[in-house]
Amino acid sequence: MGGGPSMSLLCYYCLVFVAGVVAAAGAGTSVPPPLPVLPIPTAAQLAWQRREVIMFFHFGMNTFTDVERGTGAENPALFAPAALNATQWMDAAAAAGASLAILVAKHHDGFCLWPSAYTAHSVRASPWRAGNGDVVGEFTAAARARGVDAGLYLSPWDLHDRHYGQEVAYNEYYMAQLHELLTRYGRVWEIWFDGNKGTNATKMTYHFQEWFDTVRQLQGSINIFSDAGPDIRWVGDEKGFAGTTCWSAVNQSSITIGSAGIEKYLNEGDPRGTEWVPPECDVSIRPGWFWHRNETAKPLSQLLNIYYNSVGRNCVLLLNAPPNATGLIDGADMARLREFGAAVKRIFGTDLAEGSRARASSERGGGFEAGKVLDGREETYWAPTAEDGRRNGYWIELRRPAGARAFNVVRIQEHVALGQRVERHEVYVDGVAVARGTTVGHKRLHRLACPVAGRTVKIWFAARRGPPLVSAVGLHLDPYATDVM
Ligand code: FUL
Repeated sequence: MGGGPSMSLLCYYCLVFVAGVVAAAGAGTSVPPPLPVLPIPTAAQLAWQRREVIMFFHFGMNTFTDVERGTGAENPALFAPAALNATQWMDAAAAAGASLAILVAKHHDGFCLWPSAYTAHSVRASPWRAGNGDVVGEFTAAARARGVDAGLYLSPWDLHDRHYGQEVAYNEYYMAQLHELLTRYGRVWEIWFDGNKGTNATKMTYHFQEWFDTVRQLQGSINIFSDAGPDIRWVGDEKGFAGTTCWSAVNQSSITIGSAGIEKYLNEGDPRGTEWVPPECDVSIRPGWFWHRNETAKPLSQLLNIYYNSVGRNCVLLLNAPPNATGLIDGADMARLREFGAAVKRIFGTDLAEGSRARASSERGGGFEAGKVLDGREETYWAPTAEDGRRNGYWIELRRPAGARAFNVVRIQEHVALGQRVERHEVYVDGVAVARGTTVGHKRLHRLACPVAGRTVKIWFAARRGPPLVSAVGLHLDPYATDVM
């Protein structure tokens, strides 16, 4: 038949066309993200981690008696701030770059900064605002107005309340106060359960689990802090330093809240930890937590050192600035916080890796290319293939444009939403080792001995828990470095 050959040709073209469509459809599907390596953070923990800096305000009876730890026998008449202005406190938080501020609502001396219905030892018995004041109310209102999120600290150890030492009565008292704090003031983003009490303190069993469950019932997406979490753990010191190795995970069953000897475990975390409980570094800008006339703020160089050793080691920095007896942050402290916030912006506001070309030991596929470490987005990341790196580790290399400026800080960030993986890493500039470390986590910052202007920056990773997922590699110039090194 005369039409034979042309028919078969047509069929052939049809087949090619169909195959092409199928192939095109295949090319249009996405490579799925790799499986998480457990444990992983909750959405609230992840959002908390990305805050990086949180403000802490210690203010209360101690501010007026000029001590760090009261006795519980103080006269409420002493509480008399002449010009308390919580809006100015929020200026301080914003200046330091904090998006969350935590107020000590009751410290160990038991004096309550809100008019609690369950005790007479509160602002209600003070001359401030003629006994009608509510510091927690003013604090949370000012935070809301300023777009800063609010958190609260309620000391379990209470030197004033007569029920302290009676297990049921005191736990009921404490729980009633938690109810007040978590139902009267709108959303609360973090609550602090301080495990500290004096060595000679009355014996007292706290019903932590009841407290935690109640907190969750009242504020569904709050983060609960204590030595052992459940959401955020103490870092184990009050210097503001995390361990150079710092895992976000721990085994909660290995931690007894308030007990001695847990500091190193808290400082470093546990690569075999089964719960995600990242650490928070609490430290004051002054020697004390409370304001004292004769104390002054730490110099900028020290604050930056704290930043590198907390935020730069997979932690959140909880920086305390104490309002004074007038009810304001001292002018000099405010200036120091401004300096600190501006310095962090100045160092990290410019990324000298910009314009680099990235390549890596392998790429998982479309959407997980090496270049994702340069796009400035937390949600995207470089992922190597599952087979890569088992023997010799993984690497990523940035080739910087000609004439790129010198840097002295290297920033590496893991996409911890899918678990923390990196256990060792090394940084090379033009083939020369300039930094090495163990864990990375949300953010690892390396300060180099001096600025370098190399063309290639290569980072090698070892990660047995699963291939490293790297969301960012940044290069920065810290002009303050000579002050600290
Ligand atoms: C400690 C307390 O004893 C200090 O006074 C301060 O509140 C600090 C944040 O926690 O355990």
